[in-house]
Amino acid sequence: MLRRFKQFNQRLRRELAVFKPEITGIINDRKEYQRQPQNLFTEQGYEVIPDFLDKQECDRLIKVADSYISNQSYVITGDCYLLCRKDIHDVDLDVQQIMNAQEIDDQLAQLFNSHIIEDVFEARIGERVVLRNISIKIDNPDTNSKRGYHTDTVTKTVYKVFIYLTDVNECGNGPYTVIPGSHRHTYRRIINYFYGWIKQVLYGSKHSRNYKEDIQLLYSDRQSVPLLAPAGTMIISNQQIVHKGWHQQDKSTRYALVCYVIPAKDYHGQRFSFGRTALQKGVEVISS
Ligand SMILES: O=C(O)CCC(=O)C(=O)O
Repeated sequence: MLRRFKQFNQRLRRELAVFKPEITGIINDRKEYQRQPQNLFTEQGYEVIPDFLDKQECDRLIKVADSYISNQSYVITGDCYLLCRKDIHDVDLDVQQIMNAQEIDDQLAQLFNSHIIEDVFEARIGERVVLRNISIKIDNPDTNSKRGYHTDTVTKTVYKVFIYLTDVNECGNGPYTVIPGSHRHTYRRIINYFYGWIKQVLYGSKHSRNYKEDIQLLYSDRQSVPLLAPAGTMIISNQQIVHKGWHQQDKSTRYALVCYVIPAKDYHGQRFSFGRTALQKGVEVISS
């Protein structure tokens, strides 16, 4: 009982310390979007670019992914690791992701070093960005544990690229789903932040996601666009847009490349480490 009270007290103090900077950050992000060049991407928060990869390359990458799949997170080699989301939190339990896949595949290494992805963003947002990681994400069918609407960070914009490796023709294939323009909805974002902040203080734990990134109020599937497209399609996305992977993925496994991109001004050489805690907790390490 005393331990739980102490933990609550620690969380309360931590969250009180970040409350004001995070609200200010949400407001400043919105101001920054007003200064960006106005185009489809900056207005909608996402854009669909057809035919980025051909079918043969998509099928090849699926085979690469299959050769490393396991139901436990492990280090594949160097900075490349398989992350099973069930090892880090309580949502997306059937998602596996090979992080830093550019370290195990020459074609992905070429793409990583080519600056092609950075150019796509820089042409639209008018500032320099850094590509941090190319991952291969495998979303197995799941109708129970998909994460609901969220943003990737409370504040500070990050970007992602999704390149479907399998056809995503219907909702049952698990499309990336967005609420267009929602990266600019400051008031709705702040209301959701308050709600998430309270949940974070009451229930936050090392294993829970950050509840302050959840978007549970004022949005619904009626406003959403599930992005249906054939294999090889690239989707670029501002991760402050309200988004999720479609929750009723009941038809097939979806394979996709997911690339993590950050504005150069916010990049200070930090190593890409999402989910690495799963590896440090004694989940078997195959090689390093
Ligand atoms: O893969 C998807 O469709 C959703 C991904 C997502 O929610 C995220 O990357 O934050």
